[in-house]
Amino acid sequence: MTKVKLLQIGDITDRMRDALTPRFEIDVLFDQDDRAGFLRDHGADYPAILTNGHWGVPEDVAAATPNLKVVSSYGVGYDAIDADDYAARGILVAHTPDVLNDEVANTFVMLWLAVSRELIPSDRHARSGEWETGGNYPLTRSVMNRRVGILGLGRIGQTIADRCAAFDAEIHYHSRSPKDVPYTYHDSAEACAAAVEVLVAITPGGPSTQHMVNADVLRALGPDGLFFNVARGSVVDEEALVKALQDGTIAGAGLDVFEAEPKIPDALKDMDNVVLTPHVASGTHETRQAMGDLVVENLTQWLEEGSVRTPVPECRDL
Ligand code: A2R
Repeated sequence: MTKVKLLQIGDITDRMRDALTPRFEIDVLFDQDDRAGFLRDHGADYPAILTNGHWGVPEDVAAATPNLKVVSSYGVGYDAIDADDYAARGILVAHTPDVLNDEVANTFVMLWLAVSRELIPSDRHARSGEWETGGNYPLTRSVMNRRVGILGLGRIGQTIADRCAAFDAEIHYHSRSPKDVPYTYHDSAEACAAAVEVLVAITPGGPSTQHMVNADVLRALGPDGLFFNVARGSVVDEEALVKALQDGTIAGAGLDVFEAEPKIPDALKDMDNVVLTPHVASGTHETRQAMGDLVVENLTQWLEEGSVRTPVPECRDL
């Protein structure tokens, strides 16, 4: 059987490679010493691309692959892929929704508890011996009975709301349109921030949510407010966030994503009221395996049936 040529952008797991190699001939973009020459000479050979939410399909790759039929991306966010253009050209784009809802919601809970209960400084107090010499660690803030605002009440946002029930939270949210849910809707991020003590961003990235959380939103959240980002770095004006944390406009933050990741502003690294994680919200063995399996399933289904199991919304009618 002739194998189908697949262009791989970014890393994949051994399990994914093992599942794909019987049917696909995989070439790795980042293994090519002369990327421009490789794309010029071979770009037209690829009907299929496997990528991830971080790399998406870069412009030089998109321009060099005129015979593309399918893009299968590892991750739910696809702001680095021009899905509108691909949909208009009949090219299928698939992503990995739902299988990471629990893990991303759990990461928010982890960050929330860590910031509110001062896990990192408290751990430092315990392991440095300061407990013996300096006495007990100061009291911290409870996560119970808080007003929590969710920016983006989609699959993950709803899972976050479900988690918050365990902490007896009152849920507020902002999304493009109100949902049929027993929570309070706000028609702007600023109005949502003004109503809550804890604000979490879980919208997609891209132009429509660029800097949705800005200086005004942070001011509305207020001096006791905590902000969390498990969405995309682009959703937040990072400069405004640093300033708000420095001057006490808000009380603290938990951040898994950053505007220029993997670069993180030094100012954030110096703050005790901030907990930072390196974009690991979905990063468990179990969830990454489920995501990888879905990426493979989308490619295999495309090969066998010409369709994908989990197309992005723009490609659902193809
Ligand atoms: O379209 P709506 O009304 O359902 O709202 C969606 C909301 N959203 C926005 N809200 C306000 N302004 C916008 N410009 C805007 N664009 C989208 O974000 C919806 O409530 C939510 C997205 O939900 P899902 O499409 O179900 O995405 P999921 O699986 O929850 O993942 C969210 C994001 C990914 O795109 C990655 O960037 C990240 O989480 O991992």
